[in-house]
Amino acid sequence: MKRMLSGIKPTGQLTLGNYIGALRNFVKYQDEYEMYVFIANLHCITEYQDPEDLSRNLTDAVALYMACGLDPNKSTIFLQTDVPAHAELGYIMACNTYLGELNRMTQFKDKTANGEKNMTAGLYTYPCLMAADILLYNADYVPVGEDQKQHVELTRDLAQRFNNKYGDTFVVPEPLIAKVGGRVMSLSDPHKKMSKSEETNKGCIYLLDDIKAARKKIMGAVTDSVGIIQLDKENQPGLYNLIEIASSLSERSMEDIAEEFKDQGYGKLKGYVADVVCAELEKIQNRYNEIIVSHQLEAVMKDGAEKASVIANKTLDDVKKKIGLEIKY
Ligand code: ATP
Ligand code: LTN
Repeated sequence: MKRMLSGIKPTGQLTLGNYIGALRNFVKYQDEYEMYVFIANLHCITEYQDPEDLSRNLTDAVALYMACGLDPNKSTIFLQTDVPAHAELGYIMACNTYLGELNRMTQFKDKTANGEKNMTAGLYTYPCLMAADILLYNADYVPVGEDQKQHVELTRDLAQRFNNKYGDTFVVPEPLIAKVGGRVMSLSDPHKKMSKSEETNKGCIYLLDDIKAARKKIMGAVTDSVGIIQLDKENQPGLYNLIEIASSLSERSMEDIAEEFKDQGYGKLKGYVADVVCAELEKIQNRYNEIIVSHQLEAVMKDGAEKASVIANKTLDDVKKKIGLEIKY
């Protein structure tokens, strides 16, 4: 069975973008692959987080993973810091990454270009930690949203470099990006990705949003003044995004949805998208509430950490031997 691994940062609430671009796909894959999903808490602290919020978000994240359909009997779900090998291999990866490679990462370049102040060294080197996250488990595939493709490609380069230098050690992973929904855009600015670190809340739907509030955000989504419902990503990105959201949550193609609403106006289409999204949110929220009161999270995380540690520690030991970090008695 091929192995798959992915992580999500528990910063703030999980969004519809996380769900469509990543989480929902993990659920689909868990029957066919050996699936490892972790909560990337070390990746959160590259920027300051209020300790209480961060800690609360960890519980929410696990419960939401499960509410979205991740089954701890099929997938290994764990917390990154429960497996210290991540930080250790992260450092080793940083020692095998060139500054030029990190300077080319678009996420970092965008933040620099936006004049972001007080950027930390952790933020700069985070692709090295992400490479370690993946390589520790010898994952064949990494299901992620479009924005993470470059980081998985760097991981491939680092794996190949290490294998060439020290002998075959790592599996070279491949990114897996959904054809529809790989990049869900903000409802208030369809040129930006829907993001939980967005300043205004209007463009972002959270999985735990009040259903009425979520509907309001969709009905108020920024579209255009063309007035025709068609699939024109370039000139009608807001409309395209709404249709893509509905398509990815239903079994319908984007063409089919555009065709049905062709003569019905933007309001009707938005109403349909809101129905599809709200039905999905309701389902997730009902399950979430059940999971929270069931007190099963601690056992799930303990079991996940144990299973993950066995694989991660074995890889780390091998790496340390190959590099020459261990004394041979
Ligand atoms: P931020 O919004 O603060 O940049 P993030 O949501 O991108 O954070 P993560 O929570 O780690 O960061 O992302 C988890 C997964 O969700 C990743 O695979 C990422 O590619 C995917 N993802 C995030 N936002 C979107 C989006 N708008 N559309 C599709 N996939 C997304
Ligand atoms: N960097 C990702 C989250 C992440 C991840 C990973 C995804 C951390 N480690 C390993 C896949 C595999 C993000 O910021 N969205």
